[in-house]
Amino acid sequence: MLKWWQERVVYQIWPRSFQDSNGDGIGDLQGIIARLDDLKDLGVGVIWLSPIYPSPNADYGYDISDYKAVNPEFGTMADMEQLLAEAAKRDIKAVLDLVINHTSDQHRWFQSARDKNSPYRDYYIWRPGRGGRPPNNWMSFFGGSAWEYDPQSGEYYLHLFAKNQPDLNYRNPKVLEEVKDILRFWLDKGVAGFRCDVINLIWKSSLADGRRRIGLTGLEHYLSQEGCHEILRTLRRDVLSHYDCFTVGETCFVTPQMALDFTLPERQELDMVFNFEHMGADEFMLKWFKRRFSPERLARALTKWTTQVPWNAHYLENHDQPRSVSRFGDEGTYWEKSAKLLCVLLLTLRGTPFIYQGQEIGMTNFDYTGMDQIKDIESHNIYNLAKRLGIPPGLRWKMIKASSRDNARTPMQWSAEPNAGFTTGTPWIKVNSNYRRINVEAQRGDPNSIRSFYKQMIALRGGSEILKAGDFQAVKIAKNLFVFRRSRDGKSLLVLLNFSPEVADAQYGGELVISNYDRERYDGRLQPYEAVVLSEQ
Ligand code: ISL
Ligand code: CA
Repeated sequence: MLKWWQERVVYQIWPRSFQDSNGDGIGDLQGIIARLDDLKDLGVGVIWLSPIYPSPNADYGYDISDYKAVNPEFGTMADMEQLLAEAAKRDIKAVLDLVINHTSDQHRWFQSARDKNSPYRDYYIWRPGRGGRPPNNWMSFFGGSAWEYDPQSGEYYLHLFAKNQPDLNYRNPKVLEEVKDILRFWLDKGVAGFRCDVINLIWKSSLADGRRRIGLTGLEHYLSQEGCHEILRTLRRDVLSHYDCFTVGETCFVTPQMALDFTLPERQELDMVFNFEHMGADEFMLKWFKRRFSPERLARALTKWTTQVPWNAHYLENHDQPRSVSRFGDEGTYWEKSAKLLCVLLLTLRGTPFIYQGQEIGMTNFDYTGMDQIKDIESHNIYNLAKRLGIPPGLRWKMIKASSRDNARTPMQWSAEPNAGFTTGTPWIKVNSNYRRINVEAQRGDPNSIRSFYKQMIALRGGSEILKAGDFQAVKIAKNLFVFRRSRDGKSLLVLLNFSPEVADAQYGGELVISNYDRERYDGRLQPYEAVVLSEQ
């Protein structure tokens, strides 16, 4: 028996860029409410909202200053309750982002914690320096040391992300009690689960120096530690198991074995996790170093995870990643075909598919021309770091342009109206100038659009026990060709994907179920960027 979170398709909303309702240039909850019918029409069964809590926006919502309130930029608690009620009316479940590795430095806990004698001091991780240097050599995900000196108390605090995001101290049992309280608060309001931000980093086993490694020195002291597993089991036992909800962990640097340890049902921890391995299909070690996209690498990573982990959270895009059609497909001649091919891939893998806002219309990477248009703290930090390292400006910009998180954060393109129908005011971040061509309105009524294709594929998956519950088996992985089989109860579907602008021979038989080309039957040859699903019985 599948659970509802295995049957449904999840749609991720990054609220700030989704839909503005009051002309202040910032997406908001009323904007989301106004678009629920669109999402229902698409076939979405769950929405995941990136953080909606008050935040000073150092990391746009991932620095939370109050976990039991709504960001006034987005609306009020009444708006949130209305959103949950309106979603429920349409049988759409809503999942929130749970960011508990760190808070904002503006959170009242941290403000108080700066006083050495505060009862909140121990909510965070403080250490004296080593002769004017940080307590250890750990690096932050956003570049530079993971420690910040606080002159007020004369000690350093740990921050694995921005210095405005101090890490919480889970050795203090009070912190976990606070988290339980936050979970109950939202679950009682009808929230159907949580996407747990960097959840496998929350337990620090020691604060010793890390082995030096490119990017993230310190990792071995806090990656997927036993203490983290214990916390997850406690949250499940004391809170989550009392509600009809699910959790998906964002787990950095995980291996399939670690994923199993987090998600095997008998362990009672998380329900599924996101991994990052397939993101390496066009990256070398760090996302800032791009290499030519290899469909074969993509296929191998997806195959490895889908065969080794019984249930995965699958995604090709999110608010941290460049647009999939720009990196794994083609922005030019084969824009439409390749976006549809990626749709087939995502919706035919075994696992829960996560679609990121705009993916369903083939939104592309931003067309910005300089750093002044970029808002993301990570991009600015890395740009400045690259500058200090003497990397020339042209190359620096190229790195940012290819990998910046703002690629996915440009406003949702709803129509050909000014600002893509996102706002009647001035958008907080520049709209992609291709919105007159790429927008929801243009695609909604067009049966051949990318959006209509997503709708079709979501419905196909929803009605197919094979696609939802069937086994997965890779049949062929070649340079530009990925063929896999989904099977159940002696029946099977074959998925054929041609990741190239050339025609490809792929001699397989079966009844045509769907293709992103207009064809009546399959003849053994895949057109450029063609995706075909065949029924083998
Ligand atoms: O985007 C990344 C790398 O450049 C990732 O390493 C990302 O920072 C990592 O996956 C953690 O992401 C999550 O936590 C961050 C937040 O900035 C991201 O938006 C969030 O998805 C800190 O809360
Ligand atoms: Ca607004």
